[in-house]
This record gives sequence, structure tokens and C-alpha cells, in this order.
Amino acid sequence: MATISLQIGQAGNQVGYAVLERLAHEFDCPDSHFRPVQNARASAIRSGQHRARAVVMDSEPKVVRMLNESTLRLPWCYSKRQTMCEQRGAGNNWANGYMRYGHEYHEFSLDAIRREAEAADRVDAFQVYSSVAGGTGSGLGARVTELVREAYPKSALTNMIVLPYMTGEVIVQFYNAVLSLSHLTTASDAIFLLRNDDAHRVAQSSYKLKTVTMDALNNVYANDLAHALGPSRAAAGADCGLLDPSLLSQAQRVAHLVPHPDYKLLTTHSIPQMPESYQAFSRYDWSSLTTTARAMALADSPVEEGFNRRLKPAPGPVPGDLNQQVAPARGATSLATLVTLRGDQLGTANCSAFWEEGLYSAWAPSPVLVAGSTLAFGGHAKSVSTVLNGSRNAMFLDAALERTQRMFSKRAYVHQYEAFGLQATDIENAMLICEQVVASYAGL
Ligand SMILES: Nc1nc2c(ncn2[C@@H]2O[C@H](COP(=O)(O)OP(=O)(O)OP(=O)(O)O)[C@@H](O)[C@H]2O)c(=O)[nH]1
Ligand SMILES: [Mg+2]
Repeated sequence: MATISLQIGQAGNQVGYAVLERLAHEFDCPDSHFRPVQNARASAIRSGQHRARAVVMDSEPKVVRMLNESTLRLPWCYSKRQTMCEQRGAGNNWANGYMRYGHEYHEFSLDAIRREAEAADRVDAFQVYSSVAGGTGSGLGARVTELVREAYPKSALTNMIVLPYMTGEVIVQFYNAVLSLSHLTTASDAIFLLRNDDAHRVAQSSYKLKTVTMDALNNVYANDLAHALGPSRAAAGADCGLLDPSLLSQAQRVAHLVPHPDYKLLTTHSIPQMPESYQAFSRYDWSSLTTTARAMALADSPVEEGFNRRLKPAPGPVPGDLNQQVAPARGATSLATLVTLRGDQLGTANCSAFWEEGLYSAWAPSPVLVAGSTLAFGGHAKSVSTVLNGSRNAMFLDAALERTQRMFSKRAYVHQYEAFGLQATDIENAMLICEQVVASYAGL
């Protein structure tokens, strides 16, 4: 069963590449994401024997050229035929990406996606990588997501979106994010939020980096996503000693993580993450890893240290807290969690802490799915990742909406979008859709 990656725009291409490279490295070019090349002429192979099941699109050539150079030393590469890029960029304008590039890339994207789908026995899922702050990934990414939804209504369709730093980036990034998310929350099945602020903290605090580059952020995302979405098998409840014989599909993961279409926003974290030189001196057991992963999920913390580990599940009084004057701080309420364990002695791991009452919304149907694999990941004998659909996942959208509303009330920058055919009412509608998402999450 195949998963097809669609990489769009600068961040989309760089993060998509980082995830594919991690999957290739950890799982030996798994069939899910790579296809072996048969009968290729030596001149056409260029690098390695595998092609990524991927379509690559950008409105400027620099990044795509760089990625193709990087794959020269790898056992896989992108197919040239599945790549399209222009020369100009979309200038951080969502409407430029959605309208102009959406039109220009319409035929190519559908043809390339169909070719990739036909090269697979069966398509399990599409994973669209993009940022939401620029013009190409956010605009063209939204349009391509809609095209995939129409053409493949039964496949799982997920978006991996890079969220910009909250400060210091492009002024119109929140407009672009609101416009993009309003389309994605309708067309997509699940949206993985890749928060640059969070990845920056992991790079600094866990990897001990003084200077944090984009590559360092992408390394964090690659770690988290490859861990959570790479090959694994479902466990029987909390007992990881007994794994399902068949591999978990992306569609099963999505069906579990998004039990209701009003809640599609997901975050993911993995531990341990550390500099390679620290690995030889680190020993983890399953109990400390799962306890930390659960505490991080409750606090929505991307790092293992420096957060409030005493948060209590919400809602309702917790025994022992009754005499306290001040109510204890409450953690995130969730709808669903996927916990993945990779490593040895899985039979000794117990994830029952993830079932604790109060962690989940009262109507969450079956909130925890545990998956496992006996293969080590990232050079660690044991590691854990969580994917969470929880009440804090709408925080970025809430903040983006607030800033967009403020700018829109003065009609600031609206003319830049109108120049590409977007109307003020389209922006108002986008804000309304996003308000509903924020309200749904607030009610969890
Ligand atoms: N994590 C991460 N973020 C990136 C990377 N490159 C750009 N960004 C972020 O992505 C946002 C800008 O979007 P881009 O992906 O560069 O824009 P684009 O899709 O190429 O669109 P245009 O350049 O406007 O045509 C900003 O928030 C950047 O911080 C990257 O390699 N990794
Ligand atoms: Mg760009």
C-alpha cells in the first residue's frame, strides 16, 4: 500500500525531503513511500535504485535543484517527470499561489499524481507538505489538496503544514495561514501542525544547538513524523507485547486520530531527541519514556524538560487536590492519541497511563491507539512518539485569526490579494470557517 508525498513550495519541499530521507534511512526505503526502479537505463538511474513516490512542485527552482543534488549520494531520488517548477515565486501571496499557480499547475499536478497512483498496487494515503505562511505552499498547496480530494475521495488525505514563527516573519503570514487553513480544514482528512517555534525549542534545548538553521528544524520534524508514521503494527490495548500481524495503514491512523470532521488538527512529538554524541551515554527504559511522553502530551510540550509535569487531566476534581486553595493547572483535553513505541523488549512496556480518565473528552469514542515495532529508531534502543488531537491544537489558528481580523478591519494588504482575483468576502468567509474550528476546539 502506497503513500504518495506531494511537496509544494520551499518549506514543503525541504520538510518533505527530510521526512522521506529519514524514512529511507530508518526503514530501508520502505515500499510505502518508495518504488524500486525496474529496467532503468544506467543513465536514467543517476542515484540509487529507488524513486520516491512523490510529486515535487515549486514556483522557483532553487530548492528543487538543491534537493536533486542532495539525492545524488542517496539510494533514492525523485523522478524528473514528477517535478515541475517555475522561475518566479509567489511572493508570499496566497491568492497568487491558489489562483495563478493553481491554474498553471492544474494539469501537471493531476497527471503526475495519477502516474504515481498508477505505479502503486493501492494508494493508502496522500501526504501534502507545505508551509502556510508563504504564497506557493499555502495557496497552491490548498488548491492541490482540493484536486486530490476530488480525484481520490476514498484515500486518506493528510497535510503536513509548517507554521511560521509567531514573531519576526512576513507581515501577511497570518492572512495566508487563515486562507490556507480554511481550505485545508474542509478538504483534508487530517492536518499535522509543524510549529517552527516548537521545533526551534527542541533544536536548542534537546540538540543543544546555539544556532538553529532551517535544516535543524526539518530534522526535528523528520524525526517526529518518520517515527509516528513509519511502519508499525497496532498493539492489543496497552500491551505492546502482542502486535497485530499486519502493518498499520496511514488510513487507519487517520481514522483513529480524527474521529469527528470538526477536529482535524494534530501535533506530534517524539523522544528521545539529542545530539548523536550523547547517545552512547543515555539509557532509557519504557516506563520513564512513556511517563515523559504522556506528561509532554498533557502539557503540549515539545521538549522533555522545563515544563510543568504536575498538570492534571481536565476536567473535574482530582483526588488529593480537594483541599488546595488554588485549583491545579489543567492539561490539554484530547480526542485521540496515537502512541508509537520502537525498540527492544516491547513486552515490558505498558502504556496504560495514556488511558487515564480525564485526559479525553467525554465523547471521545476510543481515544488511544498504541502501535509498536521491534526495530530501533534513530540509533536509540527505545523511543516513543505521540500524535495528539487535543484542545491546544487550535492555539496557532486562534492567534492567526486574531491578527488577521485586526489587519482586515483596516483593510490592510487586502488589495494585494484582490490583484489576483480574491475578494474581501473570500477573506471574511475564510475567517468564519477558522472561527468555527477554534470554537470547536475550545469546546473540547
Ligand atoms: N521548518 C521550515 N520552515 C521553512 C523552511 N523554509 C521556509 N520555511 C518557513 O516557511 C514560511 C515561508 O514559506 P515558504 O515555504 O518559504 O514559501 P513558498 O511556499 O515557497 O512560497 P513563496 O516563496 O511565497 O512563493 C516561513 O514561515 C518560513 O519560516 C524550511 O526549510 N523549514
Ligand atoms: Mg518560495
